[in-house]
Amino acid sequence: MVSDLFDPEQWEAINEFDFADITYHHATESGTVRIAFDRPAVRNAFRPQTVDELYDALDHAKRQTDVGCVLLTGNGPSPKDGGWAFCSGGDQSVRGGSGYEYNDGDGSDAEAGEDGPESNEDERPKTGRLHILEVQRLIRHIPKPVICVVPGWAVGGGHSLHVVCDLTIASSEHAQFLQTDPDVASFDGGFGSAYLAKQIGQKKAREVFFLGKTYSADEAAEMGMVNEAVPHEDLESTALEWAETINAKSPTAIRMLKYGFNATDDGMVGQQVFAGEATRLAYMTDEAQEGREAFMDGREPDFSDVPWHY
Ligand code: S0N
Repeated sequence: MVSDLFDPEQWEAINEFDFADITYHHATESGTVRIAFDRPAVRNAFRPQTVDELYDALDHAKRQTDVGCVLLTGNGPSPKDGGWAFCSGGDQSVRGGSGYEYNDGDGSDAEAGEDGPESNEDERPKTGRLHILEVQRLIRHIPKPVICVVPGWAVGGGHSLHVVCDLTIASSEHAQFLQTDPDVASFDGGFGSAYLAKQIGQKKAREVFFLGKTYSADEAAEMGMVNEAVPHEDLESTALEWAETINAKSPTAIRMLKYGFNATDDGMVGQQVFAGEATRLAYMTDEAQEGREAFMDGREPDFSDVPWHY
Protein backbone atom coordinates (compact mmCIF):
# COMPACT_ATOMS: atom_id res chain seq x y z
CA MET A 1 0.00 0.00 0.00
CA VAL A 2 1.34 3.43 -0.96
CA SER A 3 -0.35 5.29 1.88
CA ASP A 4 -3.36 4.94 4.14
CA LEU A 5 -4.48 8.31 2.79
CA PHE A 6 -4.05 7.25 -0.83
CA ASP A 7 -7.23 6.45 -2.75
CA PRO A 8 -6.19 4.04 -5.55
CA GLU A 9 -9.38 4.89 -7.47
CA GLN A 10 -8.11 8.43 -7.94
CA TRP A 11 -4.62 7.66 -9.26
CA GLU A 12 -2.77 5.74 -11.98
CA ALA A 13 0.90 4.88 -11.58
CA ILE A 14 3.30 6.47 -14.07
CA ASN A 15 5.39 3.44 -14.91
CA GLU A 16 8.01 4.76 -17.29
CA PHE A 17 10.49 5.21 -14.45
CA ASP A 18 12.02 2.58 -12.21
CA PHE A 19 11.74 4.55 -8.98
CA ALA A 20 12.63 2.88 -5.67
CA ASP A 21 12.49 5.77 -3.19
CA ILE A 22 9.47 7.67 -4.46
CA THR A 23 6.09 6.91 -6.02
CA TYR A 24 4.71 8.86 -8.96
CA HIS A 25 1.05 8.91 -10.01
CA HIS A 26 -1.25 10.79 -12.38
CA ALA A 27 -4.81 11.54 -11.27
CA THR A 28 -7.37 9.56 -13.24
CA GLU A 29 -9.85 12.45 -13.46
CA SER A 30 -7.68 15.55 -13.62
CA GLY A 31 -4.33 16.96 -14.69
CA THR A 32 -2.71 16.55 -11.29
CA VAL A 33 0.30 14.41 -10.42
CA ARG A 34 1.28 13.05 -7.02
CA ILE A 35 4.95 12.60 -6.14
CA ALA A 36 5.59 10.96 -2.78
CA PHE A 37 8.64 10.07 -0.71
CA ASP A 38 8.41 6.34 -0.12
CA ARG A 39 10.81 5.62 2.75
CA PRO A 40 8.33 5.71 5.65
CA ALA A 41 10.52 3.52 7.91
CA VAL A 42 13.02 6.42 8.13
CA ARG A 43 10.37 9.17 8.24
CA ASN A 44 10.90 9.61 4.48
CA ALA A 45 14.48 10.86 4.83
CA PHE A 46 16.11 11.45 1.45
CA ARG A 47 19.33 9.85 0.32
CA PRO A 48 21.07 10.90 -2.93
CA GLN A 49 19.07 8.37 -4.95
CA THR A 50 15.82 9.79 -3.54
CA VAL A 51 16.86 13.26 -4.61
CA ASP A 52 17.73 12.07 -8.14
CA GLU A 53 14.35 10.38 -8.46
CA LEU A 54 12.51 13.39 -7.11
CA TYR A 55 14.27 15.63 -9.60
CA ASP A 56 13.42 13.29 -12.50
CA ALA A 57 9.74 13.09 -11.53
CA LEU A 58 9.43 16.87 -11.14
CA ASP A 59 11.23 17.46 -14.41
CA HIS A 60 8.88 14.98 -16.13
CA ALA A 61 5.81 16.66 -14.60
CA LYS A 62 7.12 20.03 -15.75
CA ARG A 63 7.18 18.86 -19.37
CA GLN A 64 3.66 17.36 -19.48
CA THR A 65 1.28 19.82 -21.12
CA ASP A 66 -1.73 18.01 -19.61
CA VAL A 67 -0.40 18.40 -16.06
CA GLY A 68 -1.34 21.38 -13.92
CA CYS A 69 -0.67 21.02 -10.21
CA VAL A 70 1.93 18.78 -8.60
CA LEU A 71 1.22 17.32 -5.16
CA LEU A 72 4.41 16.60 -3.18
CA THR A 73 3.85 14.36 -0.18
CA GLY A 74 5.18 11.42 1.86
CA ASN A 75 3.79 7.90 1.98
CA GLY A 76 2.96 6.31 5.29
CA PRO A 77 2.47 5.29 7.94
CA SER A 78 5.76 3.71 8.95
CA PRO A 79 5.56 -0.09 8.95
CA LYS A 80 7.76 -0.02 12.08
CA ASP A 81 5.74 2.15 14.43
CA GLY A 82 2.85 3.71 12.51
CA GLY A 83 4.45 7.18 12.51
CA TRP A 84 3.69 9.68 9.75
CA ALA A 85 6.11 11.91 7.87
CA PHE A 86 6.29 14.16 4.88
CA CYS A 87 10.10 14.14 4.98
CA SER A 88 12.76 14.21 7.72
CA GLY A 89 15.44 15.75 5.51
CA GLY A 90 18.82 14.33 4.54
CA ASP A 91 19.31 10.67 5.53
CA GLN A 92 21.84 10.98 8.33
CA SER A 93 22.99 7.37 7.92
CA VAL A 94 24.28 8.39 4.51
CA ARG A 95 26.58 11.04 5.89
CA GLY A 96 30.13 9.82 6.33
CA GLY A 97 32.43 10.75 9.18
CA SER A 98 33.79 13.78 7.40
CA GLY A 99 30.36 14.67 6.08
CA TYR A 100 31.75 14.50 2.57
CA GLU A 101 31.16 10.85 1.70
CA TYR A 102 28.03 8.82 1.53
CA ASN A 103 27.12 5.19 1.35
CA ASP A 104 24.18 4.22 -0.84
CA GLY A 105 21.82 3.87 2.07
CA ASP A 106 21.20 0.17 1.47
CA GLY A 107 23.14 -0.90 4.53
CA SER A 108 26.49 -1.17 2.77
CA ASP A 109 29.26 1.23 3.72
CA ALA A 110 30.45 1.95 0.20
CA GLU A 111 31.59 5.52 -0.05
CA ALA A 112 30.94 7.48 -3.17
CA GLY A 113 31.57 10.79 -4.86
CA GLU A 114 29.63 12.59 -7.53
CA ASP A 115 29.92 9.62 -9.88
CA GLY A 116 28.68 6.97 -7.46
CA PRO A 117 30.29 4.10 -5.60
CA GLU A 118 32.73 3.14 -8.39
CA SER A 119 34.43 6.50 -8.61
CA ASN A 120 38.11 6.85 -7.80
CA GLU A 121 38.59 7.95 -4.20
CA ASP A 122 41.26 10.47 -5.18
CA GLU A 123 38.92 12.11 -7.67
CA ARG A 124 35.99 12.42 -5.29
CA PRO A 125 34.66 15.90 -4.83
CA LYS A 126 35.25 17.34 -1.39
CA THR A 127 31.95 19.15 -1.20
CA GLY A 128 29.43 16.31 -1.06
CA ARG A 129 26.20 16.21 -3.02
CA LEU A 130 23.71 18.72 -1.72
CA HIS A 131 21.74 18.40 -4.93
CA ILE A 132 18.49 18.74 -2.96
CA LEU A 133 19.12 22.41 -3.71
CA GLU A 134 18.60 21.64 -7.41
CA VAL A 135 15.22 20.16 -6.48
CA GLN A 136 14.39 23.30 -4.51
CA ARG A 137 15.21 25.42 -7.57
CA LEU A 138 13.08 23.19 -9.79
CA ILE A 139 10.09 23.51 -7.44
CA ARG A 140 10.60 27.26 -7.41
CA HIS A 141 10.81 27.60 -11.19
CA ILE A 142 8.51 24.83 -12.46
CA PRO A 143 5.74 26.66 -14.36
CA LYS A 144 2.95 25.07 -12.31
CA PRO A 145 1.86 25.16 -8.67
CA VAL A 146 3.50 22.64 -6.35
CA ILE A 147 1.31 21.82 -3.34
CA CYS A 148 3.09 20.31 -0.35
CA VAL A 149 0.83 17.77 1.39
CA VAL A 150 2.18 17.15 4.90
CA PRO A 151 0.79 14.04 6.65
CA GLY A 152 3.37 14.00 9.49
CA TRP A 153 6.85 15.28 10.26
CA ALA A 154 8.39 18.00 8.06
CA VAL A 155 11.93 18.28 9.41
CA GLY A 156 15.31 19.71 8.37
CA GLY A 157 15.64 19.55 4.58
CA GLY A 158 12.04 18.29 4.50
CA HIS A 159 10.93 21.46 6.25
CA SER A 160 12.79 23.51 3.66
CA LEU A 161 11.04 21.65 0.83
CA HIS A 162 7.63 22.57 2.25
CA VAL A 163 8.77 26.20 2.55
CA VAL A 164 9.73 26.28 -1.13
CA CYS A 165 6.43 24.79 -2.37
CA ASP A 166 3.73 27.20 -3.55
CA LEU A 167 1.14 26.01 -1.04
CA THR A 168 1.19 23.73 2.03
CA ILE A 169 -1.70 21.74 3.42
CA ALA A 170 -1.16 19.73 6.60
CA SER A 171 -2.75 17.04 8.75
CA SER A 172 -4.25 18.56 11.91
CA GLU A 173 -3.57 15.39 13.86
CA HIS A 174 -0.12 14.29 12.69
CA ALA A 175 1.76 17.12 10.92
CA GLN A 176 4.68 18.54 12.91
CA PHE A 177 7.15 21.15 11.72
CA LEU A 178 10.70 21.20 13.05
CA GLN A 179 14.09 22.59 12.03
CA THR A 180 16.95 20.40 13.22
CA ASP A 181 19.59 21.74 10.84
CA PRO A 182 21.81 23.27 13.57
CA ASP A 183 21.54 20.06 15.63
CA VAL A 184 23.20 18.04 12.86
CA ALA A 185 25.55 20.83 11.76
CA SER A 186 23.80 21.53 8.49
CA PHE A 187 22.23 24.83 7.54
CA ASP A 188 19.88 25.87 4.78
CA GLY A 189 20.99 29.47 4.49
CA GLY A 190 19.15 29.74 1.16
CA PHE A 191 15.49 29.21 0.28
CA GLY A 192 14.67 27.22 3.45
CA SER A 193 15.49 30.14 5.74
CA ALA A 194 15.15 33.21 3.50
CA TYR A 195 11.72 32.32 2.11
CA LEU A 196 10.63 31.18 5.54
CA ALA A 197 11.44 34.65 6.86
CA LYS A 198 9.36 36.15 4.04
CA GLN A 199 6.48 33.89 5.06
CA ILE A 200 6.51 34.19 8.86
CA GLY A 201 8.78 37.17 9.54
CA GLN A 202 12.42 37.46 10.53
CA LYS A 203 12.06 36.97 14.28
CA LYS A 204 9.85 33.92 13.95
CA ALA A 205 12.07 32.33 11.27
CA ARG A 206 15.12 32.79 13.49
CA GLU A 207 13.17 31.15 16.32
CA VAL A 208 12.39 28.16 14.06
CA PHE A 209 16.06 27.63 13.20
CA PHE A 210 17.79 28.78 16.41
CA LEU A 211 15.51 27.17 19.00
CA GLY A 212 14.36 24.11 17.04
CA LYS A 213 10.89 24.04 18.54
CA THR A 214 8.22 21.72 17.14
CA TYR A 215 5.10 23.38 15.73
CA SER A 216 1.72 21.76 15.12
CA ALA A 217 -0.19 22.16 11.86
CA ASP A 218 -2.49 24.72 13.49
CA GLU A 219 0.47 26.73 14.83
CA ALA A 220 2.17 26.56 11.43
CA ALA A 221 -1.02 27.82 9.76
CA GLU A 222 -1.30 30.60 12.34
CA MET A 223 2.33 31.59 11.60
CA GLY A 224 1.64 31.74 7.85
CA MET A 225 3.87 28.93 6.63
CA VAL A 226 0.93 26.52 6.14
CA ASN A 227 -2.17 27.45 4.19
CA GLU A 228 -4.56 25.15 6.01
CA ALA A 229 -4.64 22.38 8.60
CA VAL A 230 -7.27 19.76 7.75
CA PRO A 231 -8.38 16.49 9.35
CA HIS A 232 -5.87 13.76 8.62
CA GLU A 233 -8.32 11.53 6.77
CA ASP A 234 -9.31 14.43 4.47
CA LEU A 235 -5.74 15.52 3.68
CA GLU A 236 -5.22 14.02 0.24
CA SER A 237 -8.79 14.49 -0.95
CA THR A 238 -8.63 18.16 0.03
CA ALA A 239 -5.27 18.57 -1.70
CA LEU A 240 -6.70 17.00 -4.85
CA GLU A 241 -9.72 19.33 -4.69
CA TRP A 242 -7.40 22.34 -4.37
CA ALA A 243 -5.41 21.11 -7.37
CA GLU A 244 -8.57 20.62 -9.44
CA THR A 245 -9.74 24.13 -8.55
CA ILE A 246 -6.43 25.56 -9.72
CA ASN A 247 -6.27 23.35 -12.81
CA ALA A 248 -9.62 24.75 -13.98
CA LYS A 249 -8.17 28.26 -14.14
CA SER A 250 -6.17 29.82 -16.95
CA PRO A 251 -2.80 28.01 -17.14
CA THR A 252 -1.12 31.13 -18.49
CA ALA A 253 -2.53 33.30 -15.70
CA ILE A 254 -1.47 30.83 -13.00
CA ARG A 255 2.03 30.50 -14.49
CA MET A 256 2.49 34.26 -14.82
CA LEU A 257 1.20 34.77 -11.27
CA LYS A 258 3.66 32.20 -9.87
CA TYR A 259 6.53 33.89 -11.66
CA GLY A 260 5.22 37.31 -10.64
CA PHE A 261 5.16 36.26 -6.96
CA ASN A 262 8.68 34.86 -7.35
CA ALA A 263 10.14 37.78 -9.27
CA THR A 264 10.16 40.25 -6.41
CA ASP A 265 12.46 37.96 -4.39
CA ASP A 266 14.41 36.25 -7.15
CA GLY A 267 16.41 39.23 -8.44
CA MET A 268 17.78 38.99 -11.97
CA VAL A 269 16.88 35.29 -12.18
CA GLY A 270 13.27 36.14 -11.32
CA GLN A 271 13.27 38.83 -13.99
CA GLN A 272 14.78 36.42 -16.50
CA VAL A 273 12.19 33.70 -15.84
CA PHE A 274 9.29 36.19 -15.96
CA ALA A 275 10.70 37.80 -19.12
CA GLY A 276 11.15 34.38 -20.73
CA GLU A 277 7.45 33.67 -20.28
CA ALA A 278 6.56 37.13 -21.60
CA THR A 279 8.73 36.45 -24.67
CA ARG A 280 7.04 33.10 -25.20
CA LEU A 281 3.64 34.83 -25.18
CA ALA A 282 4.90 37.55 -27.52
CA TYR A 283 6.15 34.92 -29.99
CA MET A 284 2.51 33.85 -30.43
CA THR A 285 1.48 37.25 -31.86
CA ASP A 286 1.18 38.28 -35.54
CA GLU A 287 3.78 40.93 -34.77
CA ALA A 288 6.36 38.30 -33.87
CA GLN A 289 5.44 36.22 -36.90
CA GLU A 290 6.04 39.25 -39.13
CA GLY A 291 9.47 39.85 -37.59
CA ARG A 292 10.51 36.25 -38.13
CA GLU A 293 9.03 35.96 -41.64
CA ALA A 294 10.59 39.23 -42.78
CA PHE A 295 14.01 37.96 -41.78
CA MET A 296 13.43 34.62 -43.51
CA ASP A 297 12.16 36.43 -46.66
CA GLY A 298 15.15 38.80 -46.65
CA ARG A 299 12.96 41.94 -46.48
CA GLU A 300 12.38 44.79 -44.02
CA PRO A 301 9.67 43.94 -41.42
CA ASP A 302 6.33 45.77 -41.75
CA PHE A 303 4.98 46.58 -38.29
CA SER A 304 2.74 49.40 -39.58
CA ASP A 305 -0.49 47.55 -38.65
CA VAL A 306 0.64 46.83 -35.11
CA PRO A 307 -1.12 49.10 -32.62
CA TRP A 308 0.81 50.89 -29.86
CA HIS A 309 -1.45 49.56 -27.12
CA TYR A 310 -2.15 51.73 -24.09
C1 S0N B 1 11.95 13.28 12.26
C2 S0N B 1 12.04 13.00 13.74
C3 S0N B 1 11.73 14.28 14.55
C4 S0N B 1 10.97 11.93 14.08
O1 S0N B 1 11.05 11.55 15.45
P1 S0N B 1 10.26 10.23 15.92
O2 S0N B 1 8.85 10.29 15.46
O3 S0N B 1 10.50 10.10 17.39
O4 S0N B 1 10.92 9.00 15.12
P2 S0N B 1 12.38 8.37 15.28
O5 S0N B 1 12.30 7.17 16.14
O6 S0N B 1 13.38 9.40 15.62
O7 S0N B 1 12.66 7.92 13.76
C5 S0N B 1 12.09 6.75 13.23
C6 S0N B 1 13.16 6.06 12.42
O8 S0N B 1 13.51 6.91 11.33
C7 S0N B 1 14.91 7.18 11.37
N1 S0N B 1 15.13 8.53 10.86
C8 S0N B 1 14.38 9.62 11.10
N2 S0N B 1 14.89 10.70 10.49
C9 S0N B 1 16.00 10.28 9.84
C10 S0N B 1 16.96 10.93 9.03
N3 S0N B 1 16.87 12.26 8.71
N4 S0N B 1 17.97 10.20 8.54
C11 S0N B 1 18.06 8.89 8.81
N5 S0N B 1 17.17 8.21 9.57
C12 S0N B 1 16.15 8.90 10.08
C13 S0N B 1 15.29 7.04 12.81
O9 S0N B 1 16.67 6.79 12.92
C14 S0N B 1 14.44 5.84 13.22
O10 S0N B 1 15.05 4.68 12.72
P3 S0N B 1 15.03 3.30 13.60
O11 S0N B 1 13.58 2.90 13.65
O12 S0N B 1 15.88 2.35 12.82
O13 S0N B 1 15.59 3.67 14.94
C15 S0N B 1 13.43 12.46 14.17
O14 S0N B 1 13.60 11.17 13.62
C16 S0N B 1 14.55 13.32 13.72
O15 S0N B 1 14.85 14.33 14.35
N6 S0N B 1 15.19 12.95 12.61
C17 S0N B 1 16.40 13.63 12.12
C18 S0N B 1 16.01 14.89 11.41
C19 S0N B 1 17.27 15.58 10.83
O16 S0N B 1 18.10 16.03 11.59
N7 S0N B 1 17.38 15.67 9.49
C20 S0N B 1 18.54 16.25 8.81
C21 S0N B 1 18.48 17.78 8.81
N8 S0N B 1 19.33 18.36 7.77
C22 S0N B 1 18.97 18.27 6.49
O17 S0N B 1 18.00 17.69 6.10
C23 S0N B 1 19.80 19.06 5.50
C24 S0N B 1 20.10 18.21 4.26
C25 S0N B 1 21.39 17.48 4.38
O18 S0N B 1 22.13 17.87 5.24
C26 S0N B 1 21.74 16.32 3.51
C27 S0N B 1 21.22 16.20 2.25
C28 S0N B 1 21.51 15.08 1.46
C29 S0N B 1 22.35 14.08 1.92
C30 S0N B 1 22.91 14.21 3.20
C31 S0N B 1 22.62 15.36 3.96
C32 S0N B 1 23.27 15.52 5.28
O19 S0N B 1 22.53 15.42 6.29
O20 S0N B 1 24.45 15.79 5.27
